[in-house]
Amino acid sequence: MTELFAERYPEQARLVRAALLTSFVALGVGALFGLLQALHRTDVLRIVESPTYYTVLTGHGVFLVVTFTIYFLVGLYQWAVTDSLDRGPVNPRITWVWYGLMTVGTVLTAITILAGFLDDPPEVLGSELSADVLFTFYAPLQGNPLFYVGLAVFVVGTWIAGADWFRTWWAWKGDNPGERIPLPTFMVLTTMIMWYLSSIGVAVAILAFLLPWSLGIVDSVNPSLTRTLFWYFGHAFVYFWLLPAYMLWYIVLPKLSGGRLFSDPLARVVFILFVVLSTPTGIHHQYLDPGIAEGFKFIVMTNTMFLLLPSLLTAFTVVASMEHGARQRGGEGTFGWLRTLPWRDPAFTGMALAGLVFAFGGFTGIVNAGMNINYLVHNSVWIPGHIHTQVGTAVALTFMAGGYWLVPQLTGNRLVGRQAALFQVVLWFVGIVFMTNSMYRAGLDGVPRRSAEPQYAFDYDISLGSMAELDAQLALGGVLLFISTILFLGIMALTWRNDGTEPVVDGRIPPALSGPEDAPRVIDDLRVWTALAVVLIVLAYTLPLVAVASRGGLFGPDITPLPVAVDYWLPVLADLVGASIG
Ligand code: HAS
Ligand code: CU
Repeated sequence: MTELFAERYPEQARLVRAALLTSFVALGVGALFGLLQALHRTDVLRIVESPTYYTVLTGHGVFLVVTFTIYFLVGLYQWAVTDSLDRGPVNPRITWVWYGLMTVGTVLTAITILAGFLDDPPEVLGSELSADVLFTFYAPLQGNPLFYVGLAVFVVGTWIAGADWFRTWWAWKGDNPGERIPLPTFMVLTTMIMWYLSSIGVAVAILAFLLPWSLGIVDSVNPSLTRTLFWYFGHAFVYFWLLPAYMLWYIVLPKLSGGRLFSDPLARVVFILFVVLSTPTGIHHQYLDPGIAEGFKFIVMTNTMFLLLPSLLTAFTVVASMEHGARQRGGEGTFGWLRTLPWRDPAFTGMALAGLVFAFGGFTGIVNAGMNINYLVHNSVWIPGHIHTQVGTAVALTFMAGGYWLVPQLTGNRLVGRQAALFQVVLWFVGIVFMTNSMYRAGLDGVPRRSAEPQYAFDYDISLGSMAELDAQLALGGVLLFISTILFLGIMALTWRNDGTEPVVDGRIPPALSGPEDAPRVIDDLRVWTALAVVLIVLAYTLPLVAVASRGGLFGPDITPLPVAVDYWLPVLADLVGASIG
């Protein structure tokens, strides 16, 4: 039997290819918007007017953290389920239904965002066609109803995708009674349980409040309530980006290192901890929000600190697997084994560098999570620093590296330009170091995030450096990241077209050193972990939600919707800048 996924499962390979292609197109558009922002913010080059900066920023956020990441996720997970269960879906047509729904949702949302570039956007469904609401779309910012409809349809698509994977697993279970769930499928199912539990929050925020409000069916909403519902979902959302990257680190990275996964049971524990703890932590994004008692914030901080555990376990297991691989290849010494790792392989080096950056980004996450230190960094450009090390590198660079490994197996073509690919991942690493170094340092001094106009006098010195130097690093980092993205997309396009040259990739995943039989059976009982997660969510959220809703009313006081982000952010920025300069 051939080992090539595309030959074993041609229909599935087609879907995975379509998902990755959509993901990469979104990456290209999102990266272009990112470049525009970096150059605008630093005043190096201004192509759009400052109010349009928020259209660009919304597109950058949505196309990258929703479209790029989630299309990659569904592609990877479709591959993982099919490959590890060695069977296709029960009804392949359903697969195209959820893919179609996600795509309809994406197109609607993209149209509303891009319409923000028009001088005179048309009226649709009673309001101007635009949605400069940023990727968090908090009230009182208001977008066109189509924006919310698109998001809702997209989320429903992901729900059906999850149901599809569960169905495949049930069919497999019927044929293989008593067998342990293969690890990749276990990762898919646990991620989706987390996603179901958390995305209910954003679905309620959209369908019960924001959409009726933008349609004019209700006059106002309670901004605290919709924010709290958003963040009920929002922290688990960041792990929805992270867990597919973790899958690649656990499944593919040990193999690329020349060895085997150190412990399958530990990997399962990690994914279970994410199911249990991801949602009851969301309020750590609201430490500065009024209307939520400090005691609840403290509980959430405690949960968040426990939530470090799965990532620390991951650091241990993944590095141990890499070391095992290196020693198999003849590596010796306490650190000498690092040299024998396959650094010339772009898939390996991309993932390893992503892990390295993630270690630093994880530490900044710990800073964010401290209730007291959060006051220092909240709403400052430190937060985009954190975002770009985490989703912007740990996840994005892992996905690109994963693409170098997966796409040849999906297309049957050899990877074109291995040297260029190696250069590409290193260039990303260098770019992100410049960019986030600038963001973290400037943020500590109170330079605001989400602002088109954070210009300080050129020779203005903040305590951690001069603005000129920090801006130069930010702009340079942005340019390098953009070049790296274009290079990645070019290599992918050439590989896609390189028909007929057999890939040299070996798609088999070797068994773990400590296999699933070393884990107690209860680990695979997903009902237990789901129930535990529900209990924690009820404990963490019932009282805060009741308090927020009863204080502001379900539909809130009469608030005036704001059409563009700038109206909302300017007063916030004025406060921040005033506080740090004055
Ligand atoms: Fe975060 C804000 C806390 C992880 C994304 N976060 C954000 C926002 C985003 C985001 C997008 O508590 C901004 C939202 C907005 O627009 O307002 N975050 C955390 C904590 C973690 C964390 C405690 N965040 C992530 C991940 C993200 C992400 C992952 C995306 C993928 N974050 C916060 C808080 C805020 C926040 C507050 C609100 C801030 C505010 O005030 O607005 C933890 O999960 C981090 C744990 C990670 C570690 C690192 C372990 C190290 C590993 C490396 C292994 C090494 C390898 C390679 C494999 C402890 C696993 C070795 C290589 C060799 C060569 C040997
Ligand atoms: Cu969070």
